[in-house]
Amino acid sequence: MGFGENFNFRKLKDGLKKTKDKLFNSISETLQGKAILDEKVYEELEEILVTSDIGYDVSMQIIDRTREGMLTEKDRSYEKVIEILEKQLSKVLSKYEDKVTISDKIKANKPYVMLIIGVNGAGKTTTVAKLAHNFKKDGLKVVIGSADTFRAAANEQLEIWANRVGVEVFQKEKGSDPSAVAFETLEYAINENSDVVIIDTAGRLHTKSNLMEELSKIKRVLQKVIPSAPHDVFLVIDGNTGQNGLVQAKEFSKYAELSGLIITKLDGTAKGGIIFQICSELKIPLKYIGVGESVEDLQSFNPSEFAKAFFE
Ligand SMILES: Nc1nc2c(ncn2[C@@H]2O[C@H](COP(=O)(O)OP(=O)(O)O)[C@@H](O)[C@H]2O)c(=O)[nH]1
Ligand SMILES: [Mg+2]
Repeated sequence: MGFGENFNFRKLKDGLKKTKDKLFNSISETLQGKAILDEKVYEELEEILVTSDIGYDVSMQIIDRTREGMLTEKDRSYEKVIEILEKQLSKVLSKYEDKVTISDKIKANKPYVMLIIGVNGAGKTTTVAKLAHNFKKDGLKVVIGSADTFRAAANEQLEIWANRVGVEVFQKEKGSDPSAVAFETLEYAINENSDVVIIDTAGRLHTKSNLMEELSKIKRVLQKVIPSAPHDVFLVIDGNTGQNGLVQAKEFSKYAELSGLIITKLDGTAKGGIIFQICSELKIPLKYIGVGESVEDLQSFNPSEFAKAFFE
């Protein structure tokens, strides 16, 4: 595995249990009782996908292709339908896979700089800690910049996480200019010969133009220190929010040049199907998913393994 990658199939399966129970159990119930695969079965399957937050268009597409795939199959078994369905689901998820990995960028840039943004409570700070953990595990020197200067508790929360993970955190007093924190974090990281810088930011709504302007300023200031920075800008989305998460991603991408998405809290929701819509509708690759609260629980997103986790 490359730098910063983390994957554990059993944990993925456990983490997706709620969505899986909803989706897969309904699918097997529908298929198992049927002697013949007629149009009615496909309609039922389509309805299951739609009601699992996969969305109408994507569900139609998946079922159409599954139906087509079955036309040329001699094997009319339940297992075969599942196999083709899984393949189609995985295809939707890999539509916008990244060619340049985080690992490639780390090899090309020292320090490699990552900016983490999103609405309040999406899971940004927790995700920053988990990312730091993944990088540290690979022997990289990590510095976290605490650019959420808005809340008093933000520094404290990040410090607790950083101590737990065993990485350094650069911070200034509450109320400081977030851009100043970003700037000084980079200078600090260069002096310390760090490999990776992760900048945490305050939660913001895309409707607040001053906050969105602040993001651009952070970016400009980072570029004063390292012209190619930030090397990645990741939007964190709470998987529980379903359709709203999709709307958030669309809105944020209007203001910020997003290079990737991170979807958190999939372990706590049956709405994980939203991932299929997000991957299908946005031209932004999904990089990581959060499947639990511990530092180990941020996984690299792998389309085929993700689809497989639903059917095993
Ligand atoms: N179960 C679960 N909880 C998560 C996950 N990611 C974040 N959280 C929780 O979400 C809450 C908000 O997280 P936080 O990082 O403070 O969000 P922020 O406001 O975006 O920085 C915290 O209670 C986290 O423990 C996840 O993948 N799974
Ligand atoms: Mg936070």
